[in-house]
Amino acid sequence: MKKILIPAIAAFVILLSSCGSDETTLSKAYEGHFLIGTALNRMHLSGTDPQAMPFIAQQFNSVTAENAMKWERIHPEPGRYEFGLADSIVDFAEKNGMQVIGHVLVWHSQTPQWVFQDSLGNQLTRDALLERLRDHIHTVVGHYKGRVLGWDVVNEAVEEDGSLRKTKWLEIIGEDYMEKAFIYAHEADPDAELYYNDYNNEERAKRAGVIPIVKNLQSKGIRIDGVGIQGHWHLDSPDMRVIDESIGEYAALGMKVMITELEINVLPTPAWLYGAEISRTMEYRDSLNPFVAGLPDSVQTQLTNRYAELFRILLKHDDAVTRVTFWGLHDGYSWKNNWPIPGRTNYPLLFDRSYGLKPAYHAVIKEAEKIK
Ligand code: 9MR
Repeated sequence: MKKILIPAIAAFVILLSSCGSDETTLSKAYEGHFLIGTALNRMHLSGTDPQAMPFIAQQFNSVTAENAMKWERIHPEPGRYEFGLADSIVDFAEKNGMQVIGHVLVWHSQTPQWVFQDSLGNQLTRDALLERLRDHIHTVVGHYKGRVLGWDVVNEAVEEDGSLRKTKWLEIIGEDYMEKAFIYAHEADPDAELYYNDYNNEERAKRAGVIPIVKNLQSKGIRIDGVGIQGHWHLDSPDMRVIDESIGEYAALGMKVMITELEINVLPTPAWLYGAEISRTMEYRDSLNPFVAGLPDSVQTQLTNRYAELFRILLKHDDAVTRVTFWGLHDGYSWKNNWPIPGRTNYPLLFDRSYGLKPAYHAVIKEAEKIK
């Protein structure tokens, strides 16, 4: 009894101290507008940071597996599926009344090479790869049938100029690989929502490549529910008017719109590294890591204002926007500490490294309260 009670009391005390006297939370403040999510990873689930899970359950009402459902993790070898970590995420979400987002079924990245090859290392034929894709989607989506609100079916299939990304999927199967993926996902869980997800797809040129994908699926009667705009953003980019316009344009197609991987980078970063093209990186230099000792007030204010402005726009579109997911729990967990330049100290989220509520957090809450 004592064994259970002591950790339970400790977690409760930690929870109380972490949220101070503020009673509201992100998910409560945005109830009736859209879901608020975070990315969950192995570190949170491992228990080494005992604050993580209770804090997530308190602040958020949806979770996305940051890596656990990606092909290389969930299906690392032919015929071998590893559901353990992803199962714990789904169990945790259900116990806490949270929605689960499945991320991701078809992507060029984090997909092992064997997926595209036969046992002798020769490139698969179109039919063989389609069969493999169908098996993967049926197995993974089928495993979570009825437990996942929606799937990122295809991720990052469009280049900056709007053309289709030259992936193995495109090369071997051809343009209809996306149609097939959406069809297979729908077969495996007819009630799940299905999304196309990308970064920089708020920008006009890339949007011009995503819109035909949506229209093509619609014209063929293939289910697609929404477009995810990842939202790997910066203090100076994108222009808020572009975000505003893109949400309107996707919504006009009947799409639900989600900001699926939101953070705002505050560190000096060359514009050619904006977005999330993870094959591009740059070497570390101290001059590119100026805030190791803390975020200066002036930058904190810029971050706060930008988050406030963004949520004003999202609230304006709350008939179309169904979810906003932050890509990381607090600043210490963000992938932006290590990409595109490794080993930096970034401050892109609403909670600091000690779970403190940043001014941007209060500003985001305030935007929702203004229209109550
Ligand atoms: O945050 C994820 C990071 O832990 C992984 O190392 C990385 C590897 O590809 O993927 C990150 O998440 C990506 C997401 O799945 C898709 N959009 C871009 C995200 C940042 O790279």
